[in-house]
Amino acid sequence: NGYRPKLLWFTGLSGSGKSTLASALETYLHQNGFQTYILDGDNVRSGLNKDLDFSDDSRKENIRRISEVSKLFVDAGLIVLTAFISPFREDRATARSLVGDENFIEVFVDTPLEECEKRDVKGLYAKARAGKIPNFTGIDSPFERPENPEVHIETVGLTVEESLNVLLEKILPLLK
Ligand code: GGZ
Repeated sequence: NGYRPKLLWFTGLSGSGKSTLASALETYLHQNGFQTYILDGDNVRSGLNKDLDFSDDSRKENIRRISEVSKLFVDAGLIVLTAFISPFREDRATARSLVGDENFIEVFVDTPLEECEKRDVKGLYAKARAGKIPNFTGIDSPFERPENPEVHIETVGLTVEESLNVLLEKILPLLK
């Protein structure tokens, strides 16, 4: 499978489905002969970035480190998938320029706030509304929507499997 290494950068609100979709996509790619690595909150915020909180400055530093680590894995020849809110346009642009425009695929998991809040899988939105989590993205901390993502996926009304199929249709041609 003569693919080129790439950085697949998922961005979207908490609960939008980024991690779920990135992980499902990774499984598919791995089974189809791609060497992959996934970075998400579970393996980064709990380790490398455990000194960071959710202030604007910490989020920027979070994304900066993730971008640099991603670049190393891309240099090593992998298809790297990242799943972080990455709310600031400027920081996503920095990630893009680090690996090069031709190696960067921005995947906007576009699930509206109302839907994320309705799903509220982890109960975080309810807590944020109650004032128990300050600086919560979409509530009292900004999310800057991507203007020109390579892949734009709207998940409302779709199952995970359906969303994955939409994603595959859009992304596989970009990996050739
Ligand atoms: C947003 C928060 C916050 C605040 C904790 N704002 O749904 P989750 O739980 O599993 O994913 C969210 C995750 C966001 O971390 P990221 O590293 O992706 O954020 S960023 O890119 O902005 O640095 C959520 C949880 O952490 N979480 N507090 N205040 N999400």
